[in-house]
Amino acid sequence: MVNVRQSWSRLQHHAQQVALRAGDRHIRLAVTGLSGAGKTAFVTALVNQLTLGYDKLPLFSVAREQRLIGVKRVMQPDLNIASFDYQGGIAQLTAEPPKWPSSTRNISELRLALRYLPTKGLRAKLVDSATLYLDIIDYPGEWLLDLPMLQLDFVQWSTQVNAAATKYQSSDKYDDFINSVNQLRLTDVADEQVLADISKRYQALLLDLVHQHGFYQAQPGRMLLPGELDGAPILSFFPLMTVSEQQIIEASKADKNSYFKVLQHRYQEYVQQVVKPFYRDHFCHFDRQVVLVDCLGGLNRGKDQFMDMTSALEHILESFQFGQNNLLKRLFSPKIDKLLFAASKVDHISRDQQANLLQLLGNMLKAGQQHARFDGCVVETMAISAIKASRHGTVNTASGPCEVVQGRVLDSGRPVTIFPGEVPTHLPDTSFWQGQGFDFPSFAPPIATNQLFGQIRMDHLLEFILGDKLL
Ligand SMILES: Nc1nc2c(ncn2[C@@H]2O[C@H](COP(=O)(O)OP(=O)(O)OP(=O)(O)O)[C@@H](O)[C@H]2O)c(=O)[nH]1
Ligand SMILES: [Mg+2]
Repeated sequence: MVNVRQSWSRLQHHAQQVALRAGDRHIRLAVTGLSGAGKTAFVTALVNQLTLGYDKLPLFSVAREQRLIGVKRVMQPDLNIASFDYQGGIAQLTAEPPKWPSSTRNISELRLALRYLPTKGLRAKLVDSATLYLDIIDYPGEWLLDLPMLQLDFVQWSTQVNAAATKYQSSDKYDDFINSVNQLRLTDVADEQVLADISKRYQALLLDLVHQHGFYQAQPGRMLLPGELDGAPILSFFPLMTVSEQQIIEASKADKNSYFKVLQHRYQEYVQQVVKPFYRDHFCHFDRQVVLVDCLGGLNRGKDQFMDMTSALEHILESFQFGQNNLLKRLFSPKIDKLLFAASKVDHISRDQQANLLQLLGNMLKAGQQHARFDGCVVETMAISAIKASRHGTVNTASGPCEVVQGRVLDSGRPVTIFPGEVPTHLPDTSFWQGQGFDFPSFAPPIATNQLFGQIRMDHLLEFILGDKLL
């Protein structure tokens, strides 16, 4: 009898262990987007809402059903990734006057533990509560723009950059860079100082295109955000724009110490030591991905810049197309099974324009999806605001009621009530841009009355990203 009881309890214990292991105990959620898309604000808000306000997230079923017992920040798993500075972000947002969290330059992460009541499977029968560990990783979307470099050699890459020369020519740094490239005799023995000097000119060109002219794409991506690679020889290379095919043929016969061969080698090393490791060490371990898109900011910058943003999105999409022939799938085995493109900062526009914004994002992505195969990956789009900095209302005008937005001007903090204008559902034609263009507002952060910030559709987003893991 004793033996039967012992074996029964052992069996029960074993079943419990299996149930605990079988359930989803851990998920890695990556958040990306081009510079300024709203990644830091988003992660700060997500942690804020999950830890302090999950009872105010009605579309997040685990919260609505009152099965979420508690959420807290715990120690992050990776010791070699910077910690996401949540406290710093909150301190800025709650300062007087409040400030938006500072711009970030690198990958960072944090871990949350979500304790909840399970409803399904063995887990629900055997345990009173379960914990889902959620790792949130914030990384620059610009890093995904380097993906094509994995399948291009140095000459092919140079040709590709040169094909977009018109964009580069819009910067007055272009001539400076091109003149120095043209003075280089590619077969001569390379001088480190000369390479460093021309690379700096190329970097100045990229920075000018992005920061002064509002473009988004620049390769190599780390040249914009070099971090610990600043000044390292691995970033001391540049594309041979405007160099003729004949010159390349001659240069390829040169000695391994020649400018051409050294540049070629550095390009290969960048691909091997910077691009590949990001995919191998980080990207391949992400389970779910949010890509934030600041469509309104793109429209404000102008037609060429908006088109550049659309093209950047197409390239970002390539990292998630896991069809059989996908380059990444052949090199590594990515496991992202849910991908969300979210138009950010939707609190900048009136309620009646939010559907247009979603349609615009859908149309921006369409071009990139035409030949796409997202095998095993569910793709969704939404329009959200991580931190709501405005209030929506209606004013009566001579032509009837009009939807408006009330917020505070970014620089002065002065309260304003505005009609931010219509959001186009498609890219408008050239004449529209020549005529008026767009001028969507930027708001100062809300004045926090308590530590919890308002949001738009973050509960919907959480349900898509985590709902199935919390059953
Ligand atoms: N009104 C409003 N503004 C937002 C929201 N999210 C971001 N912003 C604005 O967008 C700016 C950039 O947001 P960040 O979160 O720093 O964007 P990021 O993608 O982390 O930018 P980098 O770190 O520079 O790559 C902020 O300083 C705010 O002005 C939002 O939900 N609502
Ligand atoms: Mg940031």
